[in-house]
Amino acid sequence: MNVNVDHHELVKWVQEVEKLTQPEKVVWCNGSEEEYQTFTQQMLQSGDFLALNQQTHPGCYLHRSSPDDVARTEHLTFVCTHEREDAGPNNNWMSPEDGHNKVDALFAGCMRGRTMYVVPYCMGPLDSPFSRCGVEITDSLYVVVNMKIMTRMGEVALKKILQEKAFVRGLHSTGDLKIENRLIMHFPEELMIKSIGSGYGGNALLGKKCHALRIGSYQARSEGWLAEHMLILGLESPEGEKTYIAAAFPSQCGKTNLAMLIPPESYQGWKIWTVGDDIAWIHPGEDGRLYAINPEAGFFGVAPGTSEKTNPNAMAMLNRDAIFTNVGVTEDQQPWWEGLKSGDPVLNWRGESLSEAPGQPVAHPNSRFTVSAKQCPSYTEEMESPHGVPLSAIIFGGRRPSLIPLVFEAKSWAHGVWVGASVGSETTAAATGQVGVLRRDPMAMKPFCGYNFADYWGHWLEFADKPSQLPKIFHVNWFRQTDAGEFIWPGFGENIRVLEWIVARCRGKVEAKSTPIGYVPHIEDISRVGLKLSQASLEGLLTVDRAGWQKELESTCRYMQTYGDRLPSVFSEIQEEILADLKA
Ligand code: GTP
Ligand code: SPV
Ligand code: MN
Repeated sequence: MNVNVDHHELVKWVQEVEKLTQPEKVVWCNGSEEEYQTFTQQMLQSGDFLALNQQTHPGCYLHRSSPDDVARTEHLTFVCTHEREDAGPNNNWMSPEDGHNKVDALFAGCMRGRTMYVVPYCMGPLDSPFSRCGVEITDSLYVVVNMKIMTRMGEVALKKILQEKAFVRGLHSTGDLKIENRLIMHFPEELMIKSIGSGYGGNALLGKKCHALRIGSYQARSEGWLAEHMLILGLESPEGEKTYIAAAFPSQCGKTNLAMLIPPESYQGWKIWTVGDDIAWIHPGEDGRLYAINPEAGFFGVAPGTSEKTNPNAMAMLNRDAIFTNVGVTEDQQPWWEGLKSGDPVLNWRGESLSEAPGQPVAHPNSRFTVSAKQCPSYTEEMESPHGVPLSAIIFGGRRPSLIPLVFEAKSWAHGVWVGASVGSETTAAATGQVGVLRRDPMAMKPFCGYNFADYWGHWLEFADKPSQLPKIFHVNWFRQTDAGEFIWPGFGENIRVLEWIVARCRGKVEAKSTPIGYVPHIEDISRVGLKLSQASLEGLLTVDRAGWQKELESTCRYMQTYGDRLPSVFSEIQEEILADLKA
């Protein structure tokens, strides 16, 4: 590379890592198209990539992970702060000293015979004052090519790093891929990440969850902004009015789908623009509004369930230049997953013929695609806007088969923060462990908040202290089920019916019913035109079950009490008020 970095601390760090890990050679990545092509060719030769059908899917490749390395491993993910309390009950903790010692022992000599890649990257538009850079050192080409799609990577980022001096250091190695030798360590006080033993997305693409959320949230707190697990969308009405919304749902709970929603026929003239599908960095603007940028440049999306019917925008971006991880393939080498609704698979995600593995899923339930955001038909140039887009609404949500209504609105910012903090959701295949178990996942950040949740809620509450035009806060639930286990609400494109109500509330165009848990739509304000859902079913989805909510509140309170003295005092006032209303 032609940049003079000889005496820079980056070079010193790279040399230290080289000494520790002992690679055969070191390659600085420049992020060019040619480099990407060279790396994919190398991966095809090594077997890391399998070519998919280049007629139907030009530039598309399949990567098969090691079978027990297909999801985030939360029990092996640590936040290492000097004070245990700073990491909070929401994180696994080790002291920085223990953390470094444990993980460095695994890194010692781990790159012998391998190439070490130095990957400078920028999270956020290159010219944005809100963007932050990092450097990931890795021995995985799969990581390098994914980082190329997911971030602004290479020379452009290096230039910014040399100007700004500050950057997040991320050291990664696949190690031996054994789960017993896996650790994902964060040192927020040093702006450092060390991850070994996994090649999977959130464990290995360090710009994403490790930097943009865990380290990012820690930095955001001290600098007065928010790093959130949120999609960002722009909803354009037939009159051409644009409203920007950010929404936090836990992993595999519908962010990508909502971010690129295509409205049904009865919503002619409505259009959704995708600004981001997973992470939002949110800053207060001079006008008192909150502005959001998407720090990423691509999508690392869930494959199963993606189809022409559920997410046609995703389908349109996946027929070229995409990486597929752990999906099945058809006889003619096209990617295949459950819910695709076309094609016949012959091999499953492990590469076994289907007869060898009867009754098992073809694609792994957490199989993924990686693709540049620019390939999405609902892509908007606003994704490059250095100042971001102004938010009118923030939505929280989770996967709740019962009780939680389709939508409700918080009564104030503080109540909204409490609603976010009280989110519960059923676990999914995005992380290892049991699927379908209800757990508390405040702001969809349980696995991603880099510091004590109580301090984090306090930080959220502080935004109300400044002169501001804060977004309204809502809660949605697309996942209510019948006793037979079928989803009641049709979801996907039909979710625009709920967004329409949310926008009308933000613009003061519609009344709502006040209930103990918040404002709920009058049934006639959720359009049923063109919808196959009975009035009674919709009523059921909008009803507040007082007895059920009392139990829910008890469970929320028990959870929040585990944060002890650090819990914002306004939370108990809010809880008491809701409880009194529920009992009235
Ligand atoms: P991460 O990338 O893990 O953070 O996930 P995500 O929040 O972006 O979730 P995504 O949009 O990929 O959806 C996850 C799964 O939920 C997919 O299988 C979707 O098909 C399904 N899903 C998304 N939206 C809806 C919905 O409105 N209703 C129903 N029933 N399922 C949905
Ligand atoms: C998630 O699990 O929330 C994801 C995928 O978006 S990962 O990059 O693995 O975190
Ligand atoms: Mn996610």
